Amino acid sequence: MDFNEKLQKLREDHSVLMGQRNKEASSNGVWTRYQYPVLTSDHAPLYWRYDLNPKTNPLLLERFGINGTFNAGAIKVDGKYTMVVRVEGNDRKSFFALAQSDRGIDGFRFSPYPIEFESLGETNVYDMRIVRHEDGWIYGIFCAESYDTGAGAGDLSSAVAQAGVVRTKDLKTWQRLPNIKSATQQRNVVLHPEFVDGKYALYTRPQAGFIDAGSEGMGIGFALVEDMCKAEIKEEMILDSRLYHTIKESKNGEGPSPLKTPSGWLHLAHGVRNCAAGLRYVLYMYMTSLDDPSKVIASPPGYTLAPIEQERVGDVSNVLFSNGWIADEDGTVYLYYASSDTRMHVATSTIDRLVDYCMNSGSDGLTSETSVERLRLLIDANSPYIKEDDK
Ligand code: BGC
Ligand code: BMA
Repeated sequence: MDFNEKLQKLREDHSVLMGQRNKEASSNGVWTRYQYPVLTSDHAPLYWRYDLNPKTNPLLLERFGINGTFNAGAIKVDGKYTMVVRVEGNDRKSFFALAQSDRGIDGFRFSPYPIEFESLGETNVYDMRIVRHEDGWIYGIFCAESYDTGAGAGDLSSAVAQAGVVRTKDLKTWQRLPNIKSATQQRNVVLHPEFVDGKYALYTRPQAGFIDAGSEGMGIGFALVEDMCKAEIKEEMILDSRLYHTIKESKNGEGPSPLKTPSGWLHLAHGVRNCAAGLRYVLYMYMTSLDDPSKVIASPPGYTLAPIEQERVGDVSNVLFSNGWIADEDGTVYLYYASSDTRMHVATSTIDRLVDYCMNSGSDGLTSETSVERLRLLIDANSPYIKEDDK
C-alpha cells in the first residue's frame, strides 16, 4: 500500500469508530453499563498521532503514540457532555484534552488541541476534577506530581503529589492558580460546588507519602479554605476512613464533586485493597447531609462498580477509577469511569435510583456474621414473594 492508500484505510477505520453507536449492556438496577468504551486511544484524532505530510513521513509511521485516555473529569456545558480527559502518551506523560458529545453515551470527539495552562514546574499532571462553583467559575483540581528530591540514591520512583488548581469560564482560557498548600502530600482533592459557612469546601486525601496512605483512620478528608487563589488546608477532618477488611483497606479517595439531591449529597469514591494481583481499585458510594456535607448519612456496603470482563485488563489492570459524572435536569446520571488506566466507559443511572441504593442497602457490618444476618433478614422478608423460578 502506498502512503495515500494507507492513510485512506486509517481514515476509514477512524471514521467507523467515531460513528459507533453505543448499546445498553448489563444492568443491576443501580447502574446500566454500555457495550463499548466511550473513549479510547484510537479515538484520538489522526493528526495527533501521525505526521500527515507525505514528504516528512513517507512511511506513514505513528509519531506521537497515545497510551491511554482515562480518568476524565466531566461537566455539561452549552448542552454538551464534556470530558476533561487524562491523555497519556507512550512516554508516560499525561496532559488534559476536552472531548465532547451531544448524546452522553457515544459520539465523543476530542477538541483539536490539548488544554494549555501555565506549568509550575511539575513533571506530570493528571486526574482533573472539574466543577462549576457557585462563585461563577469552573474550577479544575488535579494532581501535580514531581520527583521527590529527598529520595535516596537510585530511587527514581518516589514522588511528591500536590493539588494543582486551574479555573476557566469557557473551557478555552485556563488560569493557573497556586497549588493548594498542605502539611501533607495530597492527591484526589475535589472542590464542593457550593460555599459552606461562606468558605470553599474541599474533599481532601492527606497521605503520609506518595503511595503510603498513612495511619489507620486516614481517608477522605474535608477542609474549608477562604480563597481558591491562595488555598491552604489548615484543618482537616476525616469523614470517610479506611477500614480493615473492606474494599477501602489500603486507600480511598473522592471521585467527582458530589451531586446535590433533596435527600443529601451523593458521593462517588474509589476504594483500594492490596492482594496477590496487586492493588485493586473499585468504586463505592456514600451520602452526606445537606446541612453539613461533611456528615455521612448513608454508606452502603462494599463497591457499587468493580472491574469486569475487558475492563479488568489494561495498562494498570484491575482498576476502575472515576472522577467525572453529569446529572441531567431530568435526573439521569451519566457516570464516566475509566478501566485499568486505559480507556473511558459510561454507565447511567438516575438520582432516585442512586439515593434509593445509598439509603436502603444497609451498611458494612464488618464481619461475616453480620453479612449472614443481613442475608437471612432479606430472605425472611422475601418469603411471601418467592416463586419456584427464583430458586
Ligand atoms: C501515576 C498515577 C498513580 C500514582 C500512584 C502516578 O505516577 O501517574 O496514575 O495513581 O502514580 O500510583
Ligand atoms: C492512582 C490514581 C489514578 C490511577 C490509579 C491506578 O492512585 O490517582 O491516577 O487510576 O492510581 O493506577
